[in-house]
Amino acid sequence: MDTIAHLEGREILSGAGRPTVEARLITAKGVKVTASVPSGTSKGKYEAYELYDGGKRYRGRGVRKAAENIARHIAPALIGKDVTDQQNIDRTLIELDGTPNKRRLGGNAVLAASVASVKAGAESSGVSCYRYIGGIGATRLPSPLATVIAGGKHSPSNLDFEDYLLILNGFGAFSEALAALVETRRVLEEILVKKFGPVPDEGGALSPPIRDTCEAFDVMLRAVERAGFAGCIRLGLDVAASDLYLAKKKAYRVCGKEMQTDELIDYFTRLSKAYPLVFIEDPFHQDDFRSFARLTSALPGIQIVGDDLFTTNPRRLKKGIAMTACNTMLFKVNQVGTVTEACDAGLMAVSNGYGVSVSLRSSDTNDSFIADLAVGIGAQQIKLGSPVRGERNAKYNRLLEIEAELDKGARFEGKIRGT
Ligand code: 2PG
Ligand code: MG
Repeated sequence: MDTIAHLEGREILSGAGRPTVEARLITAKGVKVTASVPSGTSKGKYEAYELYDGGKRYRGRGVRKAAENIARHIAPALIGKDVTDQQNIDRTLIELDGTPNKRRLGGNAVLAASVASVKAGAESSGVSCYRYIGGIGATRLPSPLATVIAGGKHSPSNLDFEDYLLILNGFGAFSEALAALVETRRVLEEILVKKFGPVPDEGGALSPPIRDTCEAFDVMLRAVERAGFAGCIRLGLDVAASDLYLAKKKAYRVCGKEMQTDELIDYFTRLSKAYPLVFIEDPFHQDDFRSFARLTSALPGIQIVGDDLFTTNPRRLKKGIAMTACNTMLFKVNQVGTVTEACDAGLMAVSNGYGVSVSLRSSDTNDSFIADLAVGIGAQQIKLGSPVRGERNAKYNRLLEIEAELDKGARFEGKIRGT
């Protein structure tokens, strides 16, 4: 048995230039690991609480307090524990914090300790992290989904929705799908630059000065065709509808109009008839389970995805399942704060016939843990953004490495749900 001997936290910067927490863990046998945690820009209100310092430094967004909580409160509770008993480690973290949303210690501090423990447990056991999580059955590489045009809160473009995604479908291997994604993203940039001149880039996704979703889809499909992948790449949307919701009017601001749920369902139905749209994330605001359920039954062939709706939280997912609110769950570990809770939600999703799409956050780090996690839990899909930035490519590259390590044992389901 190996035990946790030392644990501390540090403040580091994410790829978006924002402070975030890194944990360093050393075991009694001398295994040393680090784990850093991401953060979102358009966060769901039911996500685990991120503890920030306040004050002037980093505009209040420093994380020294969260980092200190790791050494001062978390380390004393975890030192001496079996590093491979993740359930016990995460239970201890949850009890130590004692609040429903990790407000006391900070979800950012708790998750850094939780992920560091998984990594150390794997290394101490002498197996790759994905195999440590999923055992010998962990052989499936997820299909990549990538935001190539950014709108909403993420972007200076005039587009209403947050993410315009390419959904890779019908490739023989993860590495082939990735090569097609890289080429299509490059052709898209060439087309947009020719039309508009230099186009701003938000976390790797392009932000052209267009306002209409159909225009975005048209140019994406042109890029797919020119890159030679017509028919193999479909389209997806992250509506991030909580950001478009006008609570007092019970309506959404879309296409310069105020739309009620019925109009929005019609709008998504028309889009799905006109385009090869196979994935719609957060089409309604985060408390509107009922409208999600209506869209899921109206568009049975399409992935209706809960991100802000579920916040990777087993309690919220349970409600969604009971109401058939979606058919896919977005899986972001930092939304719930421990690896065990996120895996519980993932398992519940799979047992109830939901798809699982692991996702990074818009402010992420070079930590590639979620690549291992996606293979470990057998997720069908992974949403990592455009493959043009370090924090994103850290995960893509790790998946390439896992694919090479699995060699002939690697499985890749070219066809994604909804196609
Ligand atoms: C999302 C993610 C990635 P954020 O909404 O799915 O696009 O964004 O990390 O800002 O929540
Ligand atoms: Mg989202």
